[in-house]
Amino acid sequence: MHIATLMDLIHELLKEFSCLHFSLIDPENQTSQKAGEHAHVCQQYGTHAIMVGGSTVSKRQKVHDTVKEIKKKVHIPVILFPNSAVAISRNADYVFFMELLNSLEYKYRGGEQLEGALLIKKWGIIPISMGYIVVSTSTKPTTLEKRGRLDAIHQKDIEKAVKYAVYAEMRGMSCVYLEAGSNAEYPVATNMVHAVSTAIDIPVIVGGGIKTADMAQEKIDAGARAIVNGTATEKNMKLIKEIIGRIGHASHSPQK
Ligand code: 1GP
Repeated sequence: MHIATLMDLIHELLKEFSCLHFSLIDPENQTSQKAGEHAHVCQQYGTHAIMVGGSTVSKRQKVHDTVKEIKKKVHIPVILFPNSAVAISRNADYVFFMELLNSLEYKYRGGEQLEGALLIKKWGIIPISMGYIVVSTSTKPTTLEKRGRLDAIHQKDIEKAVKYAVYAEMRGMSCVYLEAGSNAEYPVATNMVHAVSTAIDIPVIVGGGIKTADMAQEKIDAGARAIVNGTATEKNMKLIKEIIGRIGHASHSPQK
């Protein structure tokens, strides 16, 4: 499999593994060198792709440099996870062409995507269209909740989450990301993950606040096809090893 040329990376990976792990690196949180080292370690543990992005990224050069260093250190796909068009780097393989579905701001629903489209085309980065759904799980709002001007989805608002996910599928998006926000107090509730995964046929990615291997396992058992870790990728090597190991094990077990 030549990783930089797949038109539908997530689906191709899911043909090989029943569940995936993505390691998220925020260019604002460390030097490019350090980012490369983290990515390398995560690759050794068995993560399937490196995501690069964060809600406070504001300089393209920083993203370019970070992706460049990561690409020197890993052979797995590097996927941009941009907060705006500024976070698109020519050095990446893929970009989550994402729409924050439950935002009331045009900027996050289409404006930034419009700004980024020509760059993505020009630089030959492969887009992966994604419906991004932010769930409010914590008592203290995450950075993303503060910035996104959200049509709030709380843990109990299962039908609302399902509605947004079905909308994403109907719009032809290739995956849905249920996001609790970086370092959220709690991850997206397992019954919500289950309801959304059951309602749609496209893969569900879950991230934000996944702090133990058991939590990751719970979301996979509920139907998530990919787990994202950011904070642990950058700050807790022991934990990331455990989580990736667990997903690696689950991905080789027979499908439930
Ligand atoms: C944030 O879902 C990601 O966009 C990762 O969250 O930092 O809590 O792992 P964590």
